Amino acid sequence: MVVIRRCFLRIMRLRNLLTVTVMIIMLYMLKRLSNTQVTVLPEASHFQDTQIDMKFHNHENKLTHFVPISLKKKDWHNYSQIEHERKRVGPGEQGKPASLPKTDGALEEKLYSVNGFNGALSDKIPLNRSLPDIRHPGCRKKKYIESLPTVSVVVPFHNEHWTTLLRTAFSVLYRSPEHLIKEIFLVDDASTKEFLKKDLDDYLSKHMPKVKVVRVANRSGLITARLAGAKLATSDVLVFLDSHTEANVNWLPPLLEPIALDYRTVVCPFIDVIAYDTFEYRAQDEGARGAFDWELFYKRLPVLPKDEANMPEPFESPVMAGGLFAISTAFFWELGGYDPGLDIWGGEQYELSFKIWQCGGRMLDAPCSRVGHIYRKFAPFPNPGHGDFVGKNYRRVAEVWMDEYAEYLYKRRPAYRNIDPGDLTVQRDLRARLHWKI
Ligand SMILES: [Mn+2]
Repeated sequence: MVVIRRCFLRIMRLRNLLTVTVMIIMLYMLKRLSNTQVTVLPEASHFQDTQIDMKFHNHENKLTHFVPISLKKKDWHNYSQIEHERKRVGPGEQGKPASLPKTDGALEEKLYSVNGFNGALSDKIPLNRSLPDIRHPGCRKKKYIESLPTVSVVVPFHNEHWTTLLRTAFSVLYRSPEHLIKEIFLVDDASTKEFLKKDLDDYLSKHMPKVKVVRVANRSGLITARLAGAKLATSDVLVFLDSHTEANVNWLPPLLEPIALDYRTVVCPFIDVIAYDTFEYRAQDEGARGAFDWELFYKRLPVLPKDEANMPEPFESPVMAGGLFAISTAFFWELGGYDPGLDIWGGEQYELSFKIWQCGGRMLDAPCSRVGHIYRKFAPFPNPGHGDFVGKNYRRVAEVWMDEYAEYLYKRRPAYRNIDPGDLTVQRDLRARLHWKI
């Protein structure tokens, strides 16, 4: 009897043990399942913004992003072109300083005053002028993966000078692997110069069929113009450029590889200086981290020692200068593009930078990608906005993304406290939805 009882008790203990084990396993599986849901949440499938164009959705209603089919590295340099460029001589060739004869003085004066740079000299320099290779010597040996995404280049402009605008598009086509550039959109923000209308359309369709002009009906500023181009883009990656720039040797693969490897990485090229008077091409420095002061003036800080030691590898930068960068099309729309409530220009570089870092992305500067930019001597166009539109933009960015740090801005700019930032509901919802869970 005792034996039977003992046996029964043992079986009961075993059953209890089994029940507890099964319960633990079930609890573990439940937790795994709920964890999976948490990691899925930041994916694009949950974002149903009407502003996201349907062409960026696949059959599962997700934003698609480029995934490389091969990680094999290759040398992307176009050596025959590099050789050809090295032999070129003439005004502005090799990025050397140029000048006009004294007899052209009147024309020079006229085109200086409407552009803020020497437009008459630009007209004497070939569209395909050669540029000096001023990259870090390590860039010459660098290889990038052979499977890279396609690119739509977006170039907003207002009353840009003819040859500087065309040289921007031409240098992109000339110094990029042909199959990677799908289209270039020149977004005309209601220019009034006559040659930027039918003449421009005719010239491009005849000589550069990949380049299209998109026209914004009323003067709306840089942010709206960039969004208008981005909405039409059909490629994996958006590259935004200014309208008086020149892409330098092998500039594209260093911008694209980090995006191909992680689509939430945004990459900026080094921005070189094209002198407004002589069109000389030179470096502004050998790299810096983007930053800002508490009045939101853009600043450049020295590269961190660990990144300096790692040159010419890409390094992290807190904020972008704003005009020149590459971003995955899927990530750009996941982030809602730019806040459409930002007016004309100002603050958009901070808005996008804060969004990138706070929503699971990161930002890199790529030393081996260099693009020259004409820094004007003076701004030749009146601002299209009314009142303190920059202040209003800053207020929007601070209210949505800066939390308690907004106080530092308001302390230095007390007037901002009284500016109405407009409706922030959509932007705040976006932040709540996208905010990266750490
Ligand atoms: Mn510019």
